[in-house]
Amino acid sequence: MTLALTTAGESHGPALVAILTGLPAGLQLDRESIDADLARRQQGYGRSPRQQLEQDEVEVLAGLRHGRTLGTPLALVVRNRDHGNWAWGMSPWPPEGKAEGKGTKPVTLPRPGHADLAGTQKFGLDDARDALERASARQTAVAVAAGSVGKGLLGEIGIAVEGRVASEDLERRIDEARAERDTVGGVVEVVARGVPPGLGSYATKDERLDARLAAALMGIQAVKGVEIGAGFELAGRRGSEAHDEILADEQGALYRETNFAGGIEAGVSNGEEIVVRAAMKPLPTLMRPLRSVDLDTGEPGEALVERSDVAAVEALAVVAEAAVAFELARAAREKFGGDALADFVAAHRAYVERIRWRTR
Ligand code: EPS
Repeated sequence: MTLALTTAGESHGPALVAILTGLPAGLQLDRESIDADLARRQQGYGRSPRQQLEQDEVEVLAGLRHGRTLGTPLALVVRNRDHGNWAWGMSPWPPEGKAEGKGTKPVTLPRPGHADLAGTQKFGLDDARDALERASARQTAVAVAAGSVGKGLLGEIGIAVEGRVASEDLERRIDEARAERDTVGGVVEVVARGVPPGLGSYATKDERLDARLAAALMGIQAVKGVEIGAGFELAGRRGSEAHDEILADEQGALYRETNFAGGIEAGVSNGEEIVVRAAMKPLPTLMRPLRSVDLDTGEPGEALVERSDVAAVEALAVVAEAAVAFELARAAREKFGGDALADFVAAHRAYVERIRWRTR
């Protein structure tokens, strides 16, 4: 039983779409709590005026009846309200007569750090907008909706996932950057509580939970670094200060006093909290643009300037939470299976009883 996610959609296209397969039947989905996560993603200090235009809401087009999943593909849609302001054709372009709306002028001055240059080269495009529209972090809206469904499934077996900003002094850095027409990045942390030992596997590299979480986080726009538990700091410590000693309480339940491993040993969850961090680079759209080259003329120039965020670190905390939740839900589906939600929950219960594990 594999949980899988496919998304589609451009930043200013009609809508963002997600299809989730591998959910059990009988999971109650609450649109309001998905919308609450979508709203969390839109908030945060340093976001662009785009977020005042959009009020993201999820629509469920398939896989749900009377509020419960059917065990069939679940189709989610988040519409782009800003779409109406943009020149956008699904038929040959330009249409007869004058094309109206934003985005009619081709983007030929690629922004360092964005998909503009790589996208035009890779896909043979004349207009970098054909690349950047998909590469934009706008796509994370529907990924958050999918992550919210993942959190719902995890909640059924007592797992809670929470993201937060770990960088200090972010607001001051954002204010300073905005004044200098610059951008900033930062660090976010996601903690998953209630994860039983045994999710993921050391059997193959693709099954390792740490590798999977790192890939899920690296798959988010602007993420340049990931660490698990004490991460990079462990490289400088002695073994005696780097591993979490195994202890037993009076009832014989095993526990650790420390969690340098971030809840994962040998690619397998160990029953402690899972702690992961992601580092976000500063966003590449600068109001004081960096040097670039016009791909049409070969002449030096300044990179594209358009509406953007000064920072999206608070948004990343929500997006990273969703990515971790979805990956943990996938790992939980692999371990506990079940076509019906009740089977999934029962398999989890039987397993934690067998290993006599309990949340602390
Ligand atoms: C985003 C919407 C976009 C950007 C941002 C993410 O809106 P617009 O480009 O219309 O202002 O603000 O995109 C990027 C950071 C990016 O990498 O392109 C959103 O809804 O998250």
